[in-house]
Amino acid sequence: MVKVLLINPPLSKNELYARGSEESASILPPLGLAYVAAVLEKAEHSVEVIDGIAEDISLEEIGKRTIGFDAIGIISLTAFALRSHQTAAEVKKNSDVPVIMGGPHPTAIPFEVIKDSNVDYVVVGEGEYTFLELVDNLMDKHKIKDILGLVYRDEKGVVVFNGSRPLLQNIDELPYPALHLFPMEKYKNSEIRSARQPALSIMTSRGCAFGCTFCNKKIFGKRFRAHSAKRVVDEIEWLMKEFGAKQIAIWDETFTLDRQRVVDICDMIIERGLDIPWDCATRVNCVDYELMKKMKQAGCESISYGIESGSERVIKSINKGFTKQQVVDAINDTRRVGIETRAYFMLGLVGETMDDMKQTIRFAKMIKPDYASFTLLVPHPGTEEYEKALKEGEFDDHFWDKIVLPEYNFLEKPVYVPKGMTASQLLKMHMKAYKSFYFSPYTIFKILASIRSMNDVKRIFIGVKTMLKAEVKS
Ligand code: B12
Ligand code: SF4
Repeated sequence: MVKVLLINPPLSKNELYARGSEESASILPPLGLAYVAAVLEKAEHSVEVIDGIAEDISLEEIGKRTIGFDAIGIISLTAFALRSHQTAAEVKKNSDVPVIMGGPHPTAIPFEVIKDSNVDYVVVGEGEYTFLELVDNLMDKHKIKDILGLVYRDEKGVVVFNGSRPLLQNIDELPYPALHLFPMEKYKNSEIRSARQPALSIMTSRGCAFGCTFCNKKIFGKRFRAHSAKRVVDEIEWLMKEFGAKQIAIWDETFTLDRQRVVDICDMIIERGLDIPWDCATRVNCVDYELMKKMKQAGCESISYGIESGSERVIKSINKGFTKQQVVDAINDTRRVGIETRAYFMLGLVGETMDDMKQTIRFAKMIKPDYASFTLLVPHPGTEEYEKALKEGEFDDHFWDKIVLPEYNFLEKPVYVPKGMTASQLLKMHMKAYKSFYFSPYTIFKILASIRSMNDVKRIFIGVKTMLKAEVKS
């Protein structure tokens, strides 16, 4: 039995929520670590977890808790890669335990990440079985060269990549995420999103066949692999019984890609009489009225759509693979069945002009979703937008070495500014997007008309406060 510690690096409230939106963000368990932990536990290793975000502790405190383990795994996203490396350094200050880094950032640029001498191994891609094999063979260095999905320095200090690990064929073989190891009492959903706590999350599929140029798909690849309907509904029931879930967030990027599977999931939720509201995200060209009627019956309250732009030209250039008309139809149909619509837009895409951004803002107001979010593009390594931004010549290709990105949209300094505009113009446009969407007479009326309880008043108050704070600082 090997003693393993898994760490979600700590992020301060300012880093996590950016500009005063502390009250409005969700803190939910990192499912990647939870799956890695579950597979280790199934193989009878001992696993502990520190969630530096939920526990709100310092690097130093984490360092003190890293003594006495045989292996330490750290998750890294580009947004907080700097903090993941600082965590690795803190671990090494306290003991000489092997440090293993995994997640979207190391998967995108493993050879950069392994340059950090505090990182001994990088797990590339789906991490459960690569990490398990590594842990099983930590004492037997000869076997390490056979572990697919691993990047490391050999005895001579030469960086070796053992080759990619084939993706899991049947994801139903995975155990449920090991949530019992996490500080479950500390998680909460955004109060703007839902007043029902606890809200817990579930990932019912992996992989996406579409090719949006800003999206990193190196972990789960292009092949859509889904849990069976039965497994999904069993897991929802488990979250309700074991952890008292009152709301479920389905984290799949395109939940409705396999229409029949969604119908089956909904039928099973209805048959079992599960009284649990849920929300999901999908693409506008993967829904239809009848399907959403069924979803509504089964408890679906809200659908998030990645729309990104209102400029037909930009929609094509980022390879979204749908038309503006499909957006209009999907939003209208979702509204007609009585499901809340959340629209996600991006500003400052590579090659975008001020006019494109104005079209996006106009489009957002025209389609009238219940919520709109406008995010400034961060060109992530491993994506086409990153390559395009590099070609323009002024983009800092190692931005993650210097900053921890604020999570949500109110960024103070854009990572990337499209050619032909200044950072201040981009930020002004960003603020304008929020102001003109949320302070339009239609939205104000709709928000006021939606008030049903004191909780609704509180949610609206938090939302407005967040936006005003953002404006004061910009
Ligand atoms: C849910 C989600 C969120 C939630 C996160 C909540 C949470 N507590 O985790 C919220 C909404 C907060 C969020 C925010 C953001 N997100 Co996000 N998010 C996702 C999403 C849809 C699912 C994450 C998930 O749970 N996946 C399921 C698990 C099983 O997968 P996983 O975490 O990748 O873990 C596997 C491997 O990576 C690996 N692994 C992971 N950790 C470790 C650790 C070790 C030690 C090992 C060995 C292996 C390992 O093994 C795991 C099992 O196979 C992913 C897309 C996706 N399909 O994964 C994007 C994704 C992770 N997000 C992304 C981005 C860009 C963001 C934001 C920057 C967006 C923004 N503009 O604000 C912010 C950054 C937030 C921050 N400060 O960290 C990118 C990350 C790209 C990158 N290079 O880092 C992704 C990959 C989307 C994409 N395709 O581009 N996100
Ligand atoms: S943004 Fe969504 S639809 Fe586009 S490639 Fe990524 S996961 Fe697929």
